[in-house]
Amino acid sequence: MTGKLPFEALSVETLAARLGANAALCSHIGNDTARWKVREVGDGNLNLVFIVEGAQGAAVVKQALPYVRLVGDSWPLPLKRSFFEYHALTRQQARAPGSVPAIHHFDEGQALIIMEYLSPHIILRRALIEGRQLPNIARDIGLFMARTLFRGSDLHMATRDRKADLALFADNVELCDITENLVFSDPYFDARMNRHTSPQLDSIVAELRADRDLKVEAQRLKHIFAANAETLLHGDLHSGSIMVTETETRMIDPEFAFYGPMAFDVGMLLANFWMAYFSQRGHEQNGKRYAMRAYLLDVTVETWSVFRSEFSHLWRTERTGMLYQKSLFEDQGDRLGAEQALDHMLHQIWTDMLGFAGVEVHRRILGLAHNADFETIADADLRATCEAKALKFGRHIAVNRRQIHSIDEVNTLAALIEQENRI
Ligand code: SR1
Ligand code: MG
Repeated sequence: MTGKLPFEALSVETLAARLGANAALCSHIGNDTARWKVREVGDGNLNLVFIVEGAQGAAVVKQALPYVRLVGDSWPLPLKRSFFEYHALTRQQARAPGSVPAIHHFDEGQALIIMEYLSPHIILRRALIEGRQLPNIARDIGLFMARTLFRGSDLHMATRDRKADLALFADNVELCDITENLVFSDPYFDARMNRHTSPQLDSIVAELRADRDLKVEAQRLKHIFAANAETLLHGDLHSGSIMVTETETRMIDPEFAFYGPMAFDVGMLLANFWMAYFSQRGHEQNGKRYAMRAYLLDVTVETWSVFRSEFSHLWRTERTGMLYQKSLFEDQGDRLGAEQALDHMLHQIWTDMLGFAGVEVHRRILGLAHNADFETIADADLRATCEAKALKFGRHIAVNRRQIHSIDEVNTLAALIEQENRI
């Protein structure tokens, strides 16, 4: 296939004929296309994903569609998101080696990326719903976030390179637009594609939409998201964008990548751990999930702690960009000045992270794109109970974020809300 052909969506039936001459794919799985087995496994909101198995191995073929898969062709979406995903993956691989799938081939015209097939990995969200405790996720994700967020910023990069990259990713307008609307605005009014567990949550939803402090806070966060082009974000770092085994963790799907605030990825991610926490009560058919709940709160503590400590390490050892230059601090013997600036920066990330986490919780319960943690709870009353608790938690951390000083404080709040009988 060449990039000059008009775009055409692949299918299980056509994939072997269309990619049978692709040297990169053949070198990984073998060139006897008669032996290729193709499965379409995409369960995300946007794209086609195929697993192709050949005589010598397997690979993943991911192709963007010119519309939002979740909604259909009434919502067009540009193919160029595949270009941003490819470029984000190459940067993440350079900044946090081993944290993303290896890329075998990229075809811009066909909006497709051929990449490493991760096996026996499964999606982290699924593992958490099943009640599996994975020992390394907090460390791996904390390191990934610190390394990609620090090394993609003016704390580390040559500012000419960063500005060129910022210009490149600035064109990811349509995917930013999805986040700007779906995360920061739609949950707080009666937007067309919103849905929630009804009628159970109706009165809570009405209260949240009438909550002036919450709406103002959500818009302040949207402003930070849109205006603070601090670093190259993953842009959609939730537990559905992470693949795991007992020992390995890989981040996937950075098609929402753009230059935004460091706290966004951290907040999205932690929100998904807190939602996993609140959803556990809905998954107790085969026994109580006390240990799983404790595990999930421990994961938030460890993720934040690893992120903080790796970010601090990089601050001390790789601060080569134009911000907080060593010439102003360490080179003048003022190590404490650099530590003071670091402390200030971590405090800002912490405060904004809580806000982003709060609105992410809300949008997964009130907006268009829900998550399986809650959606797989079949009993609507039980689901609504879990969701109501998460909504209350999300509101508290978003609105009161400046008054919350530690992750233990957040988790104490989560545990108190989780134990309430009524909302
Ligand atoms: C219309 S896309 C909805 C959501 O799916 C993606 O995974 C992002 O989270 C986006 O907000
Ligand atoms: Mg995705």
